[in-house]
Amino acid sequence: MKESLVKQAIEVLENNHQDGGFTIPAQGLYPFQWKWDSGFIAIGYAHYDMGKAMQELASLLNAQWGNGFIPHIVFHYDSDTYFPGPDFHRSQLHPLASKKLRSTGLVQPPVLGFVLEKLYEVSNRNPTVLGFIDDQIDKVYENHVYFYENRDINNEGLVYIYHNWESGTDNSPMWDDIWPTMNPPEYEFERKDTTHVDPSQRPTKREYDHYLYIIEIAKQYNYDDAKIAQHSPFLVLDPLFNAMLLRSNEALIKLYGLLKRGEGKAQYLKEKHALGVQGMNTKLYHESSGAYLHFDLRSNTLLPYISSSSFAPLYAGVPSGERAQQLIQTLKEKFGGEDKYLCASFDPTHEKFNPKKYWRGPVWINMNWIIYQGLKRYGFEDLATRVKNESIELVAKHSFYEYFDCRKVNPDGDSNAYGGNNFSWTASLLIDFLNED
Ligand code: 2M8
Repeated sequence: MKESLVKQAIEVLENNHQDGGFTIPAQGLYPFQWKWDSGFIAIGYAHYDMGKAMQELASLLNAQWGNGFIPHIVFHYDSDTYFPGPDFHRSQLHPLASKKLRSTGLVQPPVLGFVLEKLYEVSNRNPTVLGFIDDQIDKVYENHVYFYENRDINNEGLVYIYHNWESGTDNSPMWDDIWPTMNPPEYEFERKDTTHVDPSQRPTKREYDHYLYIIEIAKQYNYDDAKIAQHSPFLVLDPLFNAMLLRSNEALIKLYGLLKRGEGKAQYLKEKHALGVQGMNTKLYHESSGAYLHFDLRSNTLLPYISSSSFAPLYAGVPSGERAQQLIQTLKEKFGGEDKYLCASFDPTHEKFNPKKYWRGPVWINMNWIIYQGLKRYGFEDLATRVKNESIELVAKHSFYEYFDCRKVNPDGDSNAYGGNNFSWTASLLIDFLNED
Protein backbone atom coordinates (compact mmCIF):
# COMPACT_ATOMS: atom_id res chain seq x y z
CA MET A 1 0.00 0.00 0.00
CA LYS A 2 2.77 2.39 0.97
CA GLU A 3 4.47 2.26 -2.41
CA SER A 4 1.32 2.78 -4.37
CA LEU A 5 0.23 5.70 -2.17
CA VAL A 6 3.60 7.39 -2.58
CA LYS A 7 3.36 6.87 -6.33
CA GLN A 8 -0.09 8.46 -6.42
CA ALA A 9 1.04 11.34 -4.22
CA ILE A 10 3.96 12.04 -6.56
CA GLU A 11 1.55 12.05 -9.48
CA VAL A 12 -0.62 14.67 -7.73
CA LEU A 13 2.39 16.90 -7.10
CA GLU A 14 3.77 16.50 -10.61
CA ASN A 15 0.40 17.35 -12.16
CA ASN A 16 0.12 20.48 -10.02
CA HIS A 17 3.69 21.58 -10.72
CA GLN A 18 3.95 24.56 -13.08
CA ASP A 19 6.62 25.55 -15.58
CA GLY A 20 7.53 28.61 -13.52
CA GLY A 21 9.00 26.31 -10.85
CA PHE A 22 6.14 26.44 -8.34
CA THR A 23 3.16 24.27 -7.49
CA ILE A 24 -0.51 25.18 -7.30
CA PRO A 25 -2.57 23.76 -4.40
CA ALA A 26 -5.28 22.32 -6.69
CA GLN A 27 -6.26 22.73 -10.32
CA GLY A 28 -9.08 25.19 -11.01
CA LEU A 29 -9.86 25.92 -7.35
CA TYR A 30 -6.45 27.42 -6.47
CA PRO A 31 -4.51 28.24 -9.66
CA PHE A 32 -1.66 30.33 -8.13
CA GLN A 33 1.18 29.90 -5.64
CA TRP A 34 0.11 30.05 -1.98
CA LYS A 35 2.65 30.71 0.73
CA TRP A 36 2.10 28.06 3.39
CA ASP A 37 1.03 25.53 0.78
CA SER A 38 4.41 25.99 -0.94
CA GLY A 39 6.22 25.34 2.34
CA PHE A 40 4.36 22.07 2.93
CA ILE A 41 4.70 21.10 -0.74
CA ALA A 42 8.49 21.53 -0.59
CA ILE A 43 8.59 18.96 2.25
CA GLY A 44 7.01 16.34 -0.03
CA TYR A 45 9.34 17.12 -2.93
CA ALA A 46 12.35 16.89 -0.61
CA HIS A 47 11.78 13.14 -0.35
CA TYR A 48 12.12 12.47 -4.06
CA ASP A 49 13.27 15.59 -5.93
CA MET A 50 15.30 18.04 -3.83
CA GLY A 51 15.79 20.30 -6.86
CA LYS A 52 12.04 20.90 -7.07
CA ALA A 53 11.81 21.45 -3.31
CA MET A 54 14.43 24.19 -3.46
CA GLN A 55 12.89 25.70 -6.58
CA GLU A 56 9.47 25.83 -4.90
CA LEU A 57 10.84 27.93 -2.04
CA ALA A 58 13.06 30.08 -4.26
CA SER A 59 10.12 30.98 -6.51
CA LEU A 60 8.08 32.07 -3.48
CA LEU A 61 10.93 34.06 -1.96
CA ASN A 62 11.43 35.76 -5.32
CA ALA A 63 8.13 37.54 -4.66
CA GLN A 64 9.32 39.06 -1.37
CA TRP A 65 8.72 42.80 -0.92
CA GLY A 66 11.36 45.39 -0.05
CA ASN A 67 10.24 45.41 3.59
CA GLY A 68 10.63 41.65 4.11
CA PHE A 69 6.93 40.90 3.57
CA ILE A 70 6.19 37.54 1.89
CA PRO A 71 2.72 37.50 0.33
CA HIS A 72 0.06 34.86 0.80
CA ILE A 73 -0.63 34.43 -2.92
CA VAL A 74 1.81 35.07 -5.77
CA PHE A 75 0.04 35.69 -9.06
CA HIS A 76 2.70 34.43 -11.45
CA TYR A 77 0.20 34.72 -14.32
CA ASP A 78 -3.45 35.48 -14.95
CA SER A 79 -6.19 32.96 -14.42
CA ASP A 80 -9.93 33.35 -14.65
CA THR A 81 -10.72 30.37 -12.41
CA TYR A 82 -10.14 32.20 -9.07
CA PHE A 83 -11.65 35.17 -7.30
CA PRO A 84 -10.32 37.54 -5.99
CA GLY A 85 -7.32 37.84 -8.27
CA PRO A 86 -4.55 40.44 -8.71
CA ASP A 87 -6.86 43.20 -9.97
CA PHE A 88 -8.77 43.09 -6.73
CA HIS A 89 -5.81 42.81 -4.35
CA ARG A 90 -3.63 45.47 -6.07
CA SER A 91 -0.49 44.83 -4.02
CA GLN A 92 1.32 47.51 -6.03
CA LEU A 93 -0.44 50.10 -3.84
CA HIS A 94 2.28 49.42 -1.24
CA PRO A 95 5.44 51.38 -2.14
CA LEU A 96 7.72 48.44 -1.30
CA ALA A 97 5.67 45.71 -3.01
CA SER A 98 7.55 43.51 -5.48
CA LYS A 99 7.92 45.19 -8.86
CA LYS A 100 8.46 41.80 -10.52
CA LEU A 101 5.47 39.82 -9.33
CA ARG A 102 1.91 40.70 -8.41
CA SER A 103 0.55 39.34 -5.17
CA THR A 104 -1.91 39.90 -2.36
CA GLY A 105 -1.20 42.33 0.47
CA LEU A 106 -1.86 39.57 3.00
CA VAL A 107 0.45 37.04 4.64
CA GLN A 108 0.04 33.44 5.77
CA PRO A 109 1.50 31.35 8.63
CA PRO A 110 5.33 31.68 8.65
CA VAL A 111 6.35 28.10 7.96
CA LEU A 112 9.47 28.73 5.86
CA GLY A 113 12.05 28.61 8.66
CA PHE A 114 11.18 25.10 9.74
CA VAL A 115 10.70 24.01 6.14
CA LEU A 116 14.32 24.98 5.37
CA GLU A 117 15.43 22.97 8.40
CA LYS A 118 13.33 20.01 7.29
CA LEU A 119 14.85 20.05 3.79
CA TYR A 120 18.31 19.85 5.32
CA GLU A 121 17.28 16.94 7.57
CA VAL A 122 15.64 15.01 4.72
CA SER A 123 18.74 15.54 2.56
CA ASN A 124 20.90 13.91 5.27
CA ARG A 125 22.82 17.15 5.71
CA ASN A 126 23.72 17.53 2.08
CA PRO A 127 26.16 20.46 1.48
CA THR A 128 24.28 21.57 -1.65
CA VAL A 129 21.13 21.97 0.41
CA LEU A 130 23.07 23.86 3.06
CA GLY A 131 24.36 26.10 0.27
CA PHE A 132 20.79 26.75 -0.84
CA ILE A 133 19.86 27.58 2.76
CA ASP A 134 22.81 29.94 2.94
CA ASP A 135 21.47 31.75 -0.15
CA GLN A 136 17.87 32.01 1.08
CA ILE A 137 17.91 32.18 4.88
CA ASP A 138 18.36 35.95 5.16
CA LYS A 139 15.13 36.46 3.24
CA VAL A 140 13.25 34.35 5.77
CA TYR A 141 15.00 36.20 8.60
CA GLU A 142 13.94 39.54 7.04
CA ASN A 143 10.40 38.23 6.97
CA HIS A 144 10.53 37.56 10.73
CA VAL A 145 11.96 41.05 11.28
CA TYR A 146 9.06 42.42 9.20
CA PHE A 147 6.61 40.69 11.55
CA TYR A 148 8.27 41.82 14.76
CA GLU A 149 8.84 45.40 13.64
CA ASN A 150 5.41 45.95 12.09
CA ARG A 151 2.91 43.57 13.61
CA ASP A 152 3.87 43.27 17.27
CA ILE A 153 2.01 46.40 18.32
CA ASN A 154 2.27 45.79 22.08
CA ASN A 155 5.89 44.68 21.95
CA GLU A 156 5.02 41.32 23.50
CA GLY A 157 6.59 38.97 20.95
CA LEU A 158 3.16 38.19 19.45
CA VAL A 159 2.26 39.34 15.95
CA TYR A 160 -1.21 40.16 14.67
CA ILE A 161 -3.11 39.01 11.63
CA TYR A 162 -5.57 41.46 10.11
CA HIS A 163 -7.59 39.05 7.98
CA ASN A 164 -8.97 35.55 8.33
CA TRP A 165 -7.20 34.67 5.07
CA GLU A 166 -3.93 35.38 6.91
CA SER A 167 -4.76 32.70 9.49
CA GLY A 168 -5.01 29.94 6.88
CA THR A 169 -8.10 28.69 8.78
CA ASP A 170 -10.32 30.91 6.70
CA ASN A 171 -13.87 30.54 7.91
CA SER A 172 -13.37 29.00 11.30
CA PRO A 173 -16.34 29.69 13.59
CA MET A 174 -14.17 31.84 15.83
CA TRP A 175 -14.35 34.66 13.30
CA ASP A 176 -18.15 34.63 13.63
CA ASP A 177 -17.81 36.87 16.70
CA ILE A 178 -15.89 39.46 14.69
CA TRP A 179 -18.22 39.78 11.68
CA PRO A 180 -21.03 41.56 13.59
CA THR A 181 -18.58 44.36 14.49
CA MET A 182 -18.57 45.45 10.82
CA ASN A 183 -21.26 46.07 8.31
CA PRO A 184 -19.85 45.62 4.81
CA PRO A 185 -21.79 46.51 1.69
CA GLU A 186 -23.39 43.72 -0.33
CA TYR A 187 -20.67 43.57 -2.98
CA GLU A 188 -21.38 42.30 -6.45
CA PHE A 189 -18.81 39.79 -7.60
CA GLU A 190 -18.58 36.42 -9.24
CA ARG A 191 -17.42 33.63 -6.94
CA LYS A 192 -15.31 31.00 -8.70
CA ASP A 193 -14.66 28.58 -5.81
CA THR A 194 -18.29 27.50 -5.71
CA THR A 195 -18.10 26.44 -9.36
CA HIS A 196 -15.33 23.94 -8.48
CA VAL A 197 -16.65 22.68 -5.13
CA ASP A 198 -20.11 22.04 -3.63
CA PRO A 199 -21.06 25.50 -2.24
CA SER A 200 -22.22 23.94 1.04
CA GLN A 201 -18.56 23.07 1.74
CA ARG A 202 -17.39 26.68 1.22
CA PRO A 203 -17.95 30.06 2.99
CA THR A 204 -21.18 31.95 2.30
CA LYS A 205 -21.57 35.02 0.05
CA ARG A 206 -22.09 37.21 3.15
CA GLU A 207 -18.86 35.88 4.67
CA TYR A 208 -17.05 36.81 1.46
CA ASP A 209 -18.48 40.37 1.76
CA HIS A 210 -16.64 40.65 5.07
CA TYR A 211 -13.44 39.17 3.62
CA LEU A 212 -13.45 41.72 0.78
CA TYR A 213 -14.39 44.62 3.05
CA ILE A 214 -11.29 44.21 5.26
CA ILE A 215 -9.11 44.25 2.15
CA GLU A 216 -10.87 47.38 0.86
CA ILE A 217 -9.89 49.08 4.12
CA ALA A 218 -6.27 47.91 3.83
CA LYS A 219 -6.15 49.16 0.22
CA GLN A 220 -7.54 52.51 1.30
CA TYR A 221 -4.34 52.83 3.37
CA ASN A 222 -2.09 51.37 0.64
CA TYR A 223 -1.45 48.31 2.80
CA ASP A 224 0.40 50.43 5.36
CA ASP A 225 0.87 48.22 8.44
CA ALA A 226 0.57 50.99 11.04
CA LYS A 227 -2.65 52.24 9.45
CA ILE A 228 -4.01 48.71 9.22
CA ALA A 229 -3.26 48.20 12.91
CA GLN A 230 -5.21 51.39 13.62
CA HIS A 231 -8.18 50.85 11.32
CA SER A 232 -8.72 47.18 10.51
CA PRO A 233 -11.86 45.85 12.19
CA PHE A 234 -10.11 42.46 12.28
CA LEU A 235 -6.95 42.32 14.42
CA VAL A 236 -6.15 39.02 16.10
CA LEU A 237 -3.28 37.19 17.83
CA ASP A 238 -3.58 33.69 16.43
CA PRO A 239 -1.96 30.76 18.31
CA LEU A 240 -1.32 28.81 15.11
CA PHE A 241 0.28 31.75 13.31
CA ASN A 242 2.44 32.65 16.30
CA ALA A 243 3.41 29.03 16.93
CA MET A 244 4.62 28.75 13.32
CA LEU A 245 6.67 31.93 13.78
CA LEU A 246 8.22 30.59 16.99
CA ARG A 247 9.00 27.19 15.51
CA SER A 248 10.56 28.90 12.50
CA ASN A 249 12.61 31.16 14.82
CA GLU A 250 14.09 28.04 16.40
CA ALA A 251 14.93 26.62 13.00
CA LEU A 252 16.58 29.84 11.77
CA ILE A 253 18.68 30.10 14.94
CA LYS A 254 19.84 26.52 14.47
CA LEU A 255 20.59 27.01 10.77
CA TYR A 256 22.60 30.20 11.36
CA GLY A 257 24.63 28.13 13.85
CA LEU A 258 25.29 25.46 11.21
CA LEU A 259 26.25 28.12 8.69
CA LYS A 260 28.58 29.66 11.28
CA ARG A 261 27.35 33.16 10.55
CA GLY A 262 24.56 35.57 11.48
CA GLU A 263 25.22 35.69 15.25
CA GLY A 264 23.55 39.11 15.49
CA LYS A 265 20.52 37.86 13.61
CA ALA A 266 20.28 34.73 15.76
CA GLN A 267 20.55 36.91 18.86
CA TYR A 268 17.69 39.15 17.64
CA LEU A 269 15.52 36.08 17.03
CA LYS A 270 16.39 34.59 20.43
CA GLU A 271 15.22 37.72 22.22
CA LYS A 272 11.99 37.96 20.26
CA HIS A 273 11.48 34.25 20.70
CA ALA A 274 11.73 34.34 24.50
CA LEU A 275 9.25 37.22 24.57
CA GLY A 276 6.88 35.37 22.25
CA VAL A 277 6.90 32.15 24.28
CA GLN A 278 6.12 34.14 27.39
CA GLY A 279 3.42 36.16 25.60
CA MET A 280 1.80 33.02 24.30
CA ASN A 281 1.73 31.44 27.75
CA THR A 282 0.36 34.49 29.51
CA LYS A 283 -1.94 36.02 26.93
CA LEU A 284 -3.16 33.16 24.75
CA TYR A 285 -3.47 30.27 27.20
CA HIS A 286 -6.90 29.81 28.74
CA GLU A 287 -6.71 27.71 31.87
CA SER A 288 -10.31 26.54 32.11
CA SER A 289 -10.42 25.59 28.40
CA GLY A 290 -7.09 23.77 28.74
CA ALA A 291 -6.08 25.27 25.40
CA TYR A 292 -4.41 28.15 23.57
CA LEU A 293 -7.04 30.48 22.12
CA HIS A 294 -7.19 33.44 19.73
CA PHE A 295 -6.92 36.90 21.26
CA ASP A 296 -9.06 39.60 19.65
CA LEU A 297 -7.09 42.86 19.87
CA ARG A 298 -10.20 44.89 19.03
CA SER A 299 -12.40 43.65 21.87
CA ASN A 300 -9.36 42.88 24.06
CA THR A 301 -10.62 39.39 24.87
CA LEU A 302 -9.89 35.77 24.10
CA LEU A 303 -12.25 34.25 21.54
CA PRO A 304 -13.83 31.36 23.44
CA TYR A 305 -13.31 28.58 20.87
CA ILE A 306 -11.04 25.56 20.80
CA SER A 307 -9.77 24.49 17.38
CA SER A 308 -6.92 22.48 15.90
CA SER A 309 -4.91 25.74 16.05
CA SER A 310 -5.07 25.45 19.87
CA PHE A 311 -2.60 22.54 19.75
CA ALA A 312 -0.05 24.06 17.34
CA PRO A 313 2.05 25.59 20.20
CA LEU A 314 3.21 22.04 21.06
CA TYR A 315 5.24 22.02 17.85
CA ALA A 316 7.02 25.20 18.95
CA GLY A 317 7.79 23.87 22.43
CA VAL A 318 5.69 26.63 24.02
CA PRO A 319 3.84 24.86 26.88
CA SER A 320 5.48 23.53 30.03
CA GLY A 321 5.28 19.76 30.52
CA GLU A 322 2.32 20.20 32.86
CA ARG A 323 0.48 22.47 30.45
CA ALA A 324 1.17 20.05 27.61
CA GLN A 325 -0.61 17.38 29.68
CA GLN A 326 -3.64 19.67 29.99
CA LEU A 327 -3.63 20.25 26.23
CA ILE A 328 -3.54 16.51 25.62
CA GLN A 329 -6.49 16.05 27.97
CA THR A 330 -8.47 18.60 25.96
CA LEU A 331 -7.42 16.99 22.69
CA LYS A 332 -8.46 13.54 23.87
CA GLU A 333 -11.72 14.57 25.51
CA LYS A 334 -13.07 16.88 22.85
CA PHE A 335 -11.48 15.71 19.60
CA GLY A 336 -10.26 12.18 20.22
CA GLY A 337 -13.32 9.94 20.84
CA GLU A 338 -13.17 6.38 19.43
CA ASP A 339 -15.79 7.36 16.86
CA LYS A 340 -13.62 10.12 15.41
CA TYR A 341 -10.54 10.56 13.30
CA LEU A 342 -8.04 13.05 14.69
CA CYS A 343 -8.00 15.95 14.40
CA ALA A 344 -11.14 17.96 13.66
CA SER A 345 -10.34 21.57 12.78
CA PHE A 346 -12.95 22.83 15.22
CA ASP A 347 -14.21 21.56 18.60
CA PRO A 348 -16.57 18.67 17.73
CA THR A 349 -18.49 19.14 21.00
CA HIS A 350 -19.39 22.74 20.10
CA GLU A 351 -22.71 23.66 18.49
CA LYS A 352 -20.89 25.54 15.71
CA PHE A 353 -19.00 22.40 14.65
CA ASN A 354 -19.76 21.41 11.03
CA PRO A 355 -18.03 18.20 9.87
CA LYS A 356 -18.26 19.05 6.16
CA LYS A 357 -17.61 22.72 5.84
CA TYR A 358 -14.12 24.01 5.09
CA TRP A 359 -12.42 25.15 8.34
CA ARG A 360 -15.51 24.67 10.51
CA GLY A 361 -14.82 21.04 11.48
CA PRO A 362 -13.18 18.76 8.90
CA VAL A 363 -9.74 17.18 9.33
CA TRP A 364 -6.92 18.89 7.41
CA ILE A 365 -3.71 16.98 6.72
CA ASN A 366 -1.42 19.99 7.24
CA MET A 367 -2.87 20.60 10.72
CA ASN A 368 -2.46 16.90 11.50
CA TRP A 369 1.18 17.13 10.43
CA ILE A 370 1.77 20.10 12.76
CA ILE A 371 0.00 18.39 15.66
CA TYR A 372 1.91 15.16 15.01
CA GLN A 373 5.25 17.01 15.23
CA GLY A 374 4.13 18.65 18.48
CA LEU A 375 3.01 15.39 20.08
CA LYS A 376 6.33 13.79 19.19
CA ARG A 377 8.25 16.71 20.59
CA TYR A 378 6.59 16.17 23.99
CA GLY A 379 6.91 12.39 23.86
CA PHE A 380 3.19 11.58 23.37
CA GLU A 381 4.19 8.78 21.03
CA ASP A 382 0.90 6.83 21.03
CA LEU A 383 -1.21 9.82 20.21
CA ALA A 384 1.30 10.98 17.59
CA THR A 385 1.16 7.56 15.92
CA ARG A 386 -2.62 7.70 15.96
CA VAL A 387 -2.63 11.12 14.20
CA LYS A 388 -0.19 9.84 11.58
CA ASN A 389 -2.01 6.55 10.97
CA GLU A 390 -5.41 8.17 10.75
CA SER A 391 -4.09 10.74 8.27
CA ILE A 392 -2.78 7.92 6.11
CA GLU A 393 -6.04 5.97 6.48
CA LEU A 394 -8.18 8.94 5.43
CA VAL A 395 -6.17 9.51 2.29
CA ALA A 396 -5.91 5.79 1.46
CA LYS A 397 -9.70 5.44 1.78
CA HIS A 398 -10.84 8.66 0.14
CA SER A 399 -7.97 9.91 -2.04
CA PHE A 400 -6.03 13.20 -1.91
CA TYR A 401 -8.80 15.57 -0.88
CA GLU A 402 -8.48 18.99 0.68
CA TYR A 403 -10.40 18.07 3.87
CA PHE A 404 -12.05 15.03 5.45
CA ASP A 405 -14.98 14.19 7.72
CA CYS A 406 -13.75 13.32 11.21
CA ARG A 407 -16.72 11.01 11.89
CA LYS A 408 -15.82 7.35 11.42
CA VAL A 409 -19.45 6.59 10.67
CA ASN A 410 -21.04 9.33 8.62
CA PRO A 411 -24.79 9.22 9.34
CA ASP A 412 -25.56 11.03 6.06
CA GLY A 413 -23.96 8.16 4.19
CA ASP A 414 -22.40 10.50 1.63
CA SER A 415 -18.80 11.17 0.76
CA ASN A 416 -16.33 11.67 3.61
CA ALA A 417 -13.92 13.81 1.67
CA TYR A 418 -14.55 17.38 0.67
CA GLY A 419 -13.23 20.47 -1.12
CA GLY A 420 -10.75 20.05 -3.95
CA ASN A 421 -9.32 16.68 -4.98
CA ASN A 422 -5.69 16.03 -5.99
CA PHE A 423 -4.71 18.57 -3.36
CA SER A 424 -0.99 19.27 -3.16
CA TRP A 425 -0.26 19.50 0.58
CA THR A 426 -2.35 16.40 1.27
CA ALA A 427 -0.06 14.57 -1.20
CA SER A 428 3.23 16.05 -0.04
CA LEU A 429 2.63 15.61 3.69
CA LEU A 430 1.40 12.09 3.10
CA ILE A 431 4.78 11.36 1.53
CA ASP A 432 6.42 12.73 4.67
CA PHE A 433 4.15 10.70 6.97
CA LEU A 434 4.84 7.52 4.99
CA ASN A 435 8.56 8.14 5.25
CA GLU A 436 8.22 8.07 9.04
CA ASP A 437 6.96 4.48 8.86
C1 2M8 B 1 -7.74 28.35 1.39
O1 2M8 B 1 -7.74 29.76 1.27
C2 2M8 B 1 -7.95 30.49 0.06
C3 2M8 B 1 -7.64 31.95 0.35
O2 2M8 B 1 -6.32 32.07 0.79
C4 2M8 B 1 -9.33 30.39 -0.49
O3 2M8 B 1 -10.22 29.79 0.13
O4 2M8 B 1 -9.55 30.90 -1.59
C5 2M8 B 1 -7.25 28.02 2.81
O5 2M8 B 1 -7.50 26.67 3.14
C6 2M8 B 1 -5.76 28.35 2.94
O6 2M8 B 1 -5.27 27.93 4.19
C7 2M8 B 1 -4.95 27.69 1.83
O7 2M8 B 1 -3.62 28.11 1.90
C8 2M8 B 1 -5.54 28.04 0.44
C9 2M8 B 1 -4.86 27.27 -0.68
O8 2M8 B 1 -4.81 25.91 -0.38
O9 2M8 B 1 -6.93 27.73 0.41
